[in-house]
Amino acid sequence: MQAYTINKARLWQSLMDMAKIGATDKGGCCRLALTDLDKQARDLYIQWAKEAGCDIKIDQVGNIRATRPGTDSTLPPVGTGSHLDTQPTGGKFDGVFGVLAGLEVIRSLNDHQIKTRHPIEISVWTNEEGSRFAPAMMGSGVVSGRFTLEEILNKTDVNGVRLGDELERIGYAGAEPVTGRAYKAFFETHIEQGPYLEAEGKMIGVVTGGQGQRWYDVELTGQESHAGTTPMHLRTDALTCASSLILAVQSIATANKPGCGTVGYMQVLPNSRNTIPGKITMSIDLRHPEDRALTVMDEALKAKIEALEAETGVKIALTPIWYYAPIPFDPDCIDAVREAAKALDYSHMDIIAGAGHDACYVSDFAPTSMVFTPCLNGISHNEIESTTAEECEAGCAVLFNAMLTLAQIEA
Ligand code: HGY
Ligand code: MN
Ligand code: MN
Ligand code: MN
Repeated sequence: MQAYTINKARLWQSLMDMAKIGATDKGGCCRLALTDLDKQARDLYIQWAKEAGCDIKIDQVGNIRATRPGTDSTLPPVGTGSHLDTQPTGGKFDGVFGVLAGLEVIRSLNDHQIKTRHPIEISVWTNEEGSRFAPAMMGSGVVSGRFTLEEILNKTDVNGVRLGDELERIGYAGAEPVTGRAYKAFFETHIEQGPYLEAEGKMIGVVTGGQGQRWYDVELTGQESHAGTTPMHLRTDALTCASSLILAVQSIATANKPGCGTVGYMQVLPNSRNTIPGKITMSIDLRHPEDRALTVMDEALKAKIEALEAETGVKIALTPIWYYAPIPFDPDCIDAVREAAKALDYSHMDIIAGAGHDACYVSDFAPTSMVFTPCLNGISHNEIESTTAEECEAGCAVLFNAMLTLAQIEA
């Protein structure tokens, strides 16, 4: 297989230029979904994609589709892409590397003057992070039919701001239908966001699938009362109960290796130093590569909540808000990534995605896989998230060649 190169310096420069939008003083990026900064990043990406000769379409949930025509426009595109929105303390690479690696593929096709039979399409998916508007992977989830357009447009953030209104406000409430999308194949390039490639000394992760997730909202209701006059045995303290639940989430995950359990969001009311907390709202995020184990974790969580209610008198309302079972990717797409890594002589290993990715939902309707590259100390969702130009070049070159094997170069 002939291995085509990409332009490392140009890819790295585009990452650094995009990182200026929402740059934080610790070297990260904060571009929460559908904020003005997300808009700025989207606008810059569209400008670059148009300069590279792409046709741009925006769909009803704000997904951006940049398409380089093929010689046979009746054929479904070979696609790639990822997301531009970030966590509040996001890094420079999560999501945006996959979008700009796709742009570099287009730019490199132009450099090599390659014509492909299938169109090449780069997607930017709306609200992959699920931080401002929960759950995650909304743009790809609507297109794959996991969510309805209406339920997603009506989601609100903690301030009651409606997602659909934000789409209108930033000018990304597109006309393109969210249904009927098709790809010959789809690949997402992403930093691993975990420690395994670096620990094994591998440059490329050949992603064979994604682990499953269960997200919950939890509301704990105790009784506010005076911190100085209420004897300890007469308290119904929602926060001490929540702390037992948080430790239970941790022990449920460690009892079901390699499962993960996280409480990342919490509100304490009335949040006053000398009033016993009466109401807690918090999140729970459970993950596991096997669905059976994810069910065991779910059942253990519910049993613990029952026990805590009986023990403390605190009322605990658990609301499941999101679930998807572990997702296997497409064998031919997995092979295309592995063969491209071999042709480019990059060390590689198979790996399961620990994070959720838009590719997981695209695999509902198209043959899909992912290309992972290492990140320093496996740290992500953190402003210090870091990788190198060489690692980005490797991921993008593997993406380029994997896509070409599917897109059929016109002789
Ligand atoms: O939560 C995740 O796995 C992804 O970063 N949205
Ligand atoms: Mn991501
Ligand atoms: Mn992320
Ligand atoms: Mn993603």
